[in-house]
Amino acid sequence: MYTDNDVQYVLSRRSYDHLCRPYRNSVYEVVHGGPHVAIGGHMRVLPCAPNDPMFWLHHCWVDKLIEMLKDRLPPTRWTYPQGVSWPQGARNRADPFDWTCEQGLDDEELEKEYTYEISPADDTCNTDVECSPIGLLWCDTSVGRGECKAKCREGGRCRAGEHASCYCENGTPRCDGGRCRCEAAAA
Ligand SMILES: [Cu+2]
Repeated sequence: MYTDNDVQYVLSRRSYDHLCRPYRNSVYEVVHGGPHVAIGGHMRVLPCAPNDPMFWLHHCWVDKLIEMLKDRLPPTRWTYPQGVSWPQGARNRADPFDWTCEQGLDDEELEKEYTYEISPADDTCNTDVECSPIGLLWCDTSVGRGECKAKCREGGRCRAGEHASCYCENGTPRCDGGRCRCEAAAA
């Protein structure tokens, strides 16, 4: 799954080329593969991954991340690189679609209108309840300003002592030794 470091890596790239090189096996591509493998099942197998609803959630995030980087850069740094070999050359067909790889980067050419809801992480917070009234997010104040983040289930990674970052359906959330666990209520 994506970590804060993965996100920072993407947002610190200097151009489209810098993010995507090498074109068949870039860090961006490899990191995006993590959720495919972690979720498993259909998500793990290229020809049928889109059959899993998680695919669309995951790829929406992949697209959003690249848009966030694009918004930070001048348009001159957001051009499809020339001299890339088949099948990802600028004028190669982006199979199975009817456009070329180069056209795939041009929102106007594709008439693609994406809009994204404001992410809870882009809002500041002071309390967990502000982030999620049903308790699925928590307010991480360790980063200077409060940032809403998803909680982890039992067994998930957490920072020692950040009990609020763990989610329990039953019991009291605890983060000890870097893992979330749910402490049974005393009998
Ligand atoms: Cu994918």
